[in-house]
Amino acid sequence: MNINKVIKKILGISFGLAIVLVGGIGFVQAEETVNLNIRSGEAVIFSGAVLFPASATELQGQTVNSASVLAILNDADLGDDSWEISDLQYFDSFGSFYLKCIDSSAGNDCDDWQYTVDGDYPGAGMDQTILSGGENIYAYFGPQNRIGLVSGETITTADDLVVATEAYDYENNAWVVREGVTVGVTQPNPDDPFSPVEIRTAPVDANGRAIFSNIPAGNYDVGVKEDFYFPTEELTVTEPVENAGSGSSGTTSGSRKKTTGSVLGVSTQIQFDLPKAYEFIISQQSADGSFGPDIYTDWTGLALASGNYQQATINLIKYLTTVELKGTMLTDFERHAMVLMALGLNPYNTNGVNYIEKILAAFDGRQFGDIQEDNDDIFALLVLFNAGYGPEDEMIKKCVEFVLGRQKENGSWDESIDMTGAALAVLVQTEENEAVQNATTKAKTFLQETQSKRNDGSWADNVSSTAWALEGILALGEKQEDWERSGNTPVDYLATMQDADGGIKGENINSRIWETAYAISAVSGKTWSQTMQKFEKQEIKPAPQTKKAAPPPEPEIEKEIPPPATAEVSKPPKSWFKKLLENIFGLYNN
Ligand SMILES: [Ca+2]
Ligand SMILES: [Ca+2]
Repeated sequence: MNINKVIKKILGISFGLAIVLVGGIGFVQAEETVNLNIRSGEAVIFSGAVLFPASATELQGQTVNSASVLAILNDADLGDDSWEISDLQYFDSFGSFYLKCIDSSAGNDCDDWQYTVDGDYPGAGMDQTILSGGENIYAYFGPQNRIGLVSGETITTADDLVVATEAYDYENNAWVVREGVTVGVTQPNPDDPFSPVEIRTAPVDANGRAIFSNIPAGNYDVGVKEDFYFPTEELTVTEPVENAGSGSSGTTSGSRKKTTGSVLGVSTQIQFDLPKAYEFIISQQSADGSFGPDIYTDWTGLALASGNYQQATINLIKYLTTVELKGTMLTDFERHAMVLMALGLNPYNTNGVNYIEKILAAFDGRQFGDIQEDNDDIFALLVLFNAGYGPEDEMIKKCVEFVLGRQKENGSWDESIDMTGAALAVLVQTEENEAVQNATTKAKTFLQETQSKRNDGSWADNVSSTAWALEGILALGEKQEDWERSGNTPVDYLATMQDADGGIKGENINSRIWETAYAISAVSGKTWSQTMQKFEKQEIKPAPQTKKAAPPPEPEIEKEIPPPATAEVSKPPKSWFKKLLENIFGLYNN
């Protein structure tokens, strides 16, 4: 036993004595306690009565209600040296605490703490949930529910899909059958990334299972409707593979493995492995939630937001809502606003910074930023179109005119494939007039003419250019398959550039992260604008700003959903993202 453990043990004993003493007095004066249990897997970290209300009311300079769950938890921590709240974070912008980590004999468990009060999951953060005494509080580490694809993550159209739903029994550390929910097989909804399109739904049976037949070939996300499809499991459905070889057997069990390389002399296409690419970027996430310097973090965050990865997303949100952007250039603000909006964070106020105001301040009456450059205009438009501005706004009209005027005779912007792809992403959102249509046609022709003569599907034999060209193609509403050359699509090219670890091949790790992020955004099938959420226009007031005075951001996430007719009867469904924020920050508590 090392010396630290010995000291901890001794301290533990003395603290133990102290709490017995305090507890004893407490019982005489006021008999109110709450029961607290804390569990991480098999380990019961704490189990016992805690005096109510707690004594601690001040944490990290913030006043915490001493009758709140957080105050009780903190008091229990102070009185027991065998475990501690090792990371508790206050989010200025949310006005709430987030219990990130508890360190105990079970290890340092972070980012997945749940809690219940008398068996119910409160819809608010621990510091916002107020007790009256006598309650049973349970805090545990790990997910509340889970689903499993019993039939495997890849099936053929001839196979049944079997999905099992389970709930965590935190009192017994066991997974139990979850009843009364509906399983959905979904695909992303380009108009609203938080309400996926339901391809099939089925209620679970008494064994918590839902069974589906005849699912068309394609890629899907499978989740529970009542959980707003978060989290989900990825499902691939393929056509059954004919046994082309000996022909001896008529039984096909269907190939569950993706065919790569050469099978039976027939060359098959290597496919871009999107889940593996996400896995790669997530593996590169720093402990602070970032992906390195701002420019890498922003682009990688945009790619991450096109997927459905809770833990990595929470870590990144935490980073973006606590660490200030270092860049001071217009393009820094634009790029940063894009990642914030993709994650549902308000570009008008995150960390007390109004990025839209900073972008608008760079407008000179005709264009944004540098008069010699159009990339800062193209990205300004991309951001503003998702921030409540439309083609009818005078400033937008002027800027579109400027961007149109910058198109080269050959249809490109800046003789650049990349920038032409980005410009297309903007043009499709502007007013449909003759000038815009002509510019769009010319830009498309430029992309057609510059696609590599090697017929590998690429542009410039280069991942970034191919990915940005794809952004333009997606914006045009075309499929990457429409851009096949000698059997190779742009995504086929990206697949050849993918390494075994899921990332784009290369020597320099930052370039690999960056290029993988570009590739993910393009292969996800969602344009940048579709990945970014829409925010309502806010008045820019020239009022003096101090960081402290900044009000918590309006939750802008679900503007499309109308308010319920009556407060009591039917609440609008919550997106997974809203639910996530609610769970960790206690937001939307009304
Ligand atoms: Ca402790
Ligand atoms: Ca400019």
